[in-house]
Amino acid sequence: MSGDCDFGLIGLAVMGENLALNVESRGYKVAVYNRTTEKVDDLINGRAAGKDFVGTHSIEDFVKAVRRPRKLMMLVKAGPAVDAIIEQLLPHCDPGDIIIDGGNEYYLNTERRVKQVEEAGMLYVGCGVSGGEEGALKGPSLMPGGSKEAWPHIKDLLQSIAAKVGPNNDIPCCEWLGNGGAGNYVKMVHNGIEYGDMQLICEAYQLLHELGGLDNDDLYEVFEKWNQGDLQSYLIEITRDIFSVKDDQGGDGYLVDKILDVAGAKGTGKWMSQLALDLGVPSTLVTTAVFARGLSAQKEARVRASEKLNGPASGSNQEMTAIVKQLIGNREAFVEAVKQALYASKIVSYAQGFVQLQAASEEHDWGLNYGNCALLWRGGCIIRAQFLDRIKEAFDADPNLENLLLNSFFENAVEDAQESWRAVVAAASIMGIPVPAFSTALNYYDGYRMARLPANLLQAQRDYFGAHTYQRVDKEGAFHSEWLQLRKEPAHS
Ligand code: NBP
Repeated sequence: MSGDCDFGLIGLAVMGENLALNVESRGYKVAVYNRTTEKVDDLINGRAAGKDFVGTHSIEDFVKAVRRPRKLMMLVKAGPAVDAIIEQLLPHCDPGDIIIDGGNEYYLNTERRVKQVEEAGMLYVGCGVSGGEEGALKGPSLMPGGSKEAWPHIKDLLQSIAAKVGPNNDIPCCEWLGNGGAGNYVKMVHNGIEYGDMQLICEAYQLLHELGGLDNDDLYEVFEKWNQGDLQSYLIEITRDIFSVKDDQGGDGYLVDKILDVAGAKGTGKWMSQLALDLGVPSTLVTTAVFARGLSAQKEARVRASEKLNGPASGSNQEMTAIVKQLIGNREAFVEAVKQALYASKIVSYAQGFVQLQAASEEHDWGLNYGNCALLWRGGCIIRAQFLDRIKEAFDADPNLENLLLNSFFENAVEDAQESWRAVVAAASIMGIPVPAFSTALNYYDGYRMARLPANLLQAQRDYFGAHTYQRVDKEGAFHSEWLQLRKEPAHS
């Protein structure tokens, strides 16, 4: 038996409730269920009053309320809760029904569940959802992957609720990504890039404030201006706004200055770093950003260290001080230099994210379309930015583009920015201001563009102590040398 709802949603916390309202607003009838059933009643009698909703108090009634083939979406805490709900859903489902998980799930869990649910005769989709509360309600970025057969059944509905971009505002930020856990993987890389973007913005903030002497009013103006150009993005926009907010809890001054400098994290950045290590791809921006949050969390240790450890002595080196003076001598020029450093670092960060996606897609045979990934992130999500149009164009022009840095637009952008980028990183280093993301981005750029790195010496070391062998530049094969016998006898041994 099935009811007349077009869609079912389980999990009425922030994301689920808003997404259910979004679906209903597009003309679909929606069944809802939540483990704590008071939340169902609260929604039905509150924000959903008078709307086309059916509230249910059991999984069985929930499934029955939806028309076949059912489209049943979960928006609950990732992990065991999702497994528990699948176990409860399956006995009531019919062949061909579609279970969609919209949570921030680890992609291997989705790969496992696709198999489990398909074996039971149903279809399973792991669909990354980005955009927070507002996105869920008005138009999120959606990143679906899993049982391909499900896509024709859910495409219209998911594309109707997704954010729209393009000149006519009619291109949905929702496209099928691939089988298995492809959707969750793309969402995870989105989140990892978000970590990098946020860290880069924070480093620009510290430089402008501590080295450039800009106050919150000045910073507001700078971010407002940056948001009109190449850096235009949601994160730059909200950062601008933050600099305008006064303390709302009775204190004087700006709220941002009252916030403890300890960063939280929910783990998707860590997953991306761990998986980058597994794949052997250098996604250094996200990893640096995760570690930067870790260091921020060691607040008490940092306070103790700040009382003992010295930074550079001021005026100790005339030449070095001159570099800094030259950079910060003109405020406008300094702000522009920091902007260039931020822009170039951001390009490197996205380049790394796409390299990781390429490696994962190859490993799992997902056949990801990278232009589509850029398009899905163009609207609705946290990293939405104008600059993603350029990334889409780059992959549309060359779907096998090895690295974004090799696309002429990005190559030229980094070329134009690099003088300022290097000066900013150098000045920060001289002045003892940490810029881990700016500098790791620059180091990646310099490492990536080197035809020869010092890994020849590293291979020699490995062969010396562990007979790990090495390859030669002039002959094929694996070689080992008896370094101890061949070496020059040290004079003092
Ligand atoms: P939460 O991640 O806070 O999860 C709360 C929901 O999970 C409630 O509906 C809760 O039911 C349900 N739940 C839990 Br906890 N354990 C359960 C179980 N064993 N069985 C059934 N239901 C269970 O909600 P959220 O912040 O709305 O996020 C939902 C998903 O979307 C998460 O995966 C999250 O990572 C992802 N996401 C969140 C955001 C965001 O901005 N918040 C953005 C993008 C993606 P109860 O009411 O009975 O406790």
